[in-house]
Amino acid sequence: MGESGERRTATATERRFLEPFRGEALDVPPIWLMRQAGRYLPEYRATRAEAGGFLKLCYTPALAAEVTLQPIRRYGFDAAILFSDILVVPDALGQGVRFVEGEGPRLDPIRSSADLAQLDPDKTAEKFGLVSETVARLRQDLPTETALIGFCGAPWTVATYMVQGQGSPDQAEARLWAYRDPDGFGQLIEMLVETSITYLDQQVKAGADCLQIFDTWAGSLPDDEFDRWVVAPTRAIREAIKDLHPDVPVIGFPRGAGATAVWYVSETGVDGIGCDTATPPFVMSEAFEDEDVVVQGNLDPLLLVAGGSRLDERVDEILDLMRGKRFIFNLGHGIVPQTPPEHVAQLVKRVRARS
Ligand code: 1CP
Repeated sequence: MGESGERRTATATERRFLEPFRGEALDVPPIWLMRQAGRYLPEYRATRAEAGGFLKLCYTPALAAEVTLQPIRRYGFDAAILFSDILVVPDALGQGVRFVEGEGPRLDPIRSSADLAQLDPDKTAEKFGLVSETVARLRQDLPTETALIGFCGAPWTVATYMVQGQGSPDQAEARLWAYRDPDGFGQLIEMLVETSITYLDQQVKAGADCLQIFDTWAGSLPDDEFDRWVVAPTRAIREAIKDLHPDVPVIGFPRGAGATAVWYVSETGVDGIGCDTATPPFVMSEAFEDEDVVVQGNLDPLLLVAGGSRLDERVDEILDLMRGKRFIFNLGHGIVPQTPPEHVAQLVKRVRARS
C-alpha cells in the first residue's frame, strides 16, 4: 500500500464497530462503554495523578491517549472513545473551567448577552489543537481493528453547565434564561453549534471514524423547548458534519428524551441513537424500526457494579431482544467509579459468547 490515505481507507473497512452503520446486523454486536476510561481503573488513577489535574490530563496528548488506550488493552472493546470532556469547549472559548476534587466542575456563570461577549470562538485553536493531537496519536497507536469515537457535548447540555456554573439536578438557570430571553440564550446555543462543528471536524480530520453527541440533560425540557434547544442544534451539527464528512456516522445520546427519542432521530438525521437506562429493551428493539438508525444501549451502570447472575441475565435479555437488529452494546449512562473492573470483563465475555 502506498499513501497513508489509501491505507486508512483499507483498514477502516475492517472495523466491525462500523458495520451496523453500513447496514449489517451482527450476531455478536460491537461493544464499547460510555466512560470506559476513568476512575474505576487503577491505571487511570495513576495517570491522572501523574498529570496533576483533570484538565491537564485532557490537554496532554501523550497522557490523554494513554488513558484512552487503557480500557482497550484490558477488554479489547470494538471502539475507543477519545479521552476528553464536554467542558473542554467552554474552557477553550475562554470561560474558566475548574474541576474541584470531589465536587465536580466549576465555571464562572454566563447569564446574559453581555457575559457572552467574554467568549471568543477564535481562541479555541490552541486547546482544540491539543485534542486533535491526541486523536492523531490514538489513530497511530490503536489496533487497526479498533474504531475511534470522537465527541462533543450537545449545545443544550454544554449550555446548562455554562449558565449554572456547575452541575445541577434541574438545569434551572439555563431553562429560565431560555424562557425569559430566548434570543440571548439562542446566541449562546448558536455559538456552541458553530464551535462544536469546528471541533468535530478537526477530530475527524485527525482520525476519528465516528462521532457521538452527548446530550445528558435533554430530558429536562418540555417538547417545544426540546425542539428548539435539543433537536434544532443537533440537526445543524449533523448536517454540517454530513457535508464535510459524508461517511462518518454520528450517534446522538439524548438522555431522558423518552417518547421524543423517535422524533429526535427522524428530525436530527443522526445515524445512531444512544438509549438511556430507562428505555425498556422492547422499546429499543421496536420503536426505531421505521428509522434508518443504529440503536445503542442500554445496560444499567449500577448492574455493572452489582455483577453476578443478574448481570448475565439482563445482558442476555437485551441481546435476545436486539437480535437481528443493527445494534451496538453499551450502558445506558457512564460507568461509575465504584465499578469492579472484573465485572466489565464478565460483561464483555458474556456479549462475545453469543453467536
Ligand atoms: O476526577 C476525574 O478523573 C474526573 C472524572 C471525569 C472523567 C473520567 C470527568 C469529569 N470527565 C471524564 C471523562 C469524560 N467525560 C469522557 C471521556 C471518555 C469516556 O471514557 O467515555 C466523556 C465522553 C465525558 C462526557 C461528559 N462530561 C458528559 C456527558 C456524558 C455523561 O456522563 O453524562 C458530562 C455531563 C460531563 C461533565 C462532567 N465531567 C466530569 C464530571 C464529574 C462531569 C459531570 C458533572 C455534573 O453533572 O455534576
